[in-house]
Amino acid sequence: MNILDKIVIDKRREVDLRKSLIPIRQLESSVLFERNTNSLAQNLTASKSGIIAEHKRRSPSKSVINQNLNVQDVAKGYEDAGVCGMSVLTDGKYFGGSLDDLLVARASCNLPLLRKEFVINEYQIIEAKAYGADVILLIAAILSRDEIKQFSELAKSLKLDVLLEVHNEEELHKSIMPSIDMLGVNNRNLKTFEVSLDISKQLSQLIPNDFVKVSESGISSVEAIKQLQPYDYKGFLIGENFMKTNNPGASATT
Ligand code: IGP
Repeated sequence: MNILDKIVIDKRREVDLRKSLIPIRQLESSVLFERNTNSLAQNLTASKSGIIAEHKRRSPSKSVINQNLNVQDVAKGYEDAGVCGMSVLTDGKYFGGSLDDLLVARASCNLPLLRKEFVINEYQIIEAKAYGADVILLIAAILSRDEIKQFSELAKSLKLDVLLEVHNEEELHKSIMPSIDMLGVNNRNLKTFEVSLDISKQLSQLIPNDFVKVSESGISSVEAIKQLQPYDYKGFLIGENFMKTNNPGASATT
């Protein structure tokens, strides 16, 4: 079994438990705030650098990245750096994140926030909204076309934007639909952890122009961004490279 299969099995168990603790009705009633900031896609289109900066304590591929920071400082630092949006990992078991991290980030900055999670159930989308996210991630490698449609349409009905993540041509073809706002190409294979920016270069021409394109993972330099910009990428999702320093915001300054 590969690591992604393991994560999904654990996630199904976790979501069942969460659902039994906080029924969906109760969660829906805490979806209080309508926010009125620019969308992530707008910010990316208007920006020169297009950085989406991630809060990531650890990962299955790198183990510990940084456990010594607090989310509030990281969120403020990223906002001061002028990034386009912030991604917050909420998976606990593999990434050391939590929904509380999302809530703290929401309270600490006005950036568009992406809930970075392995979404396999509608419940997690309502959670994303309740905890202050503006954007959800859907990972094509773990979802059927019908699920992508159902989940992205639910997100749109909650006024959440959708970043759909693909890693190969087949996932891309399966996922193209109008309820997707942004298309992310993950340079990291989530099953093997292999990373190559060539994945972004190869898939870019297959992505229709009406989607904002985001290149994700393994981006560690301005040169990498410069290499990818001619392929029409407007967004660059960066985690480890910022989080491994003791001042991620300073590293993200554009
Ligand atoms: C960030 P990096 O290599 O800069 O730390 O990568 C982000 O792309 C990565 O965390 C990520 C991810 C995911 C994590 C992309 N897609 C899906 C968990 C689940």
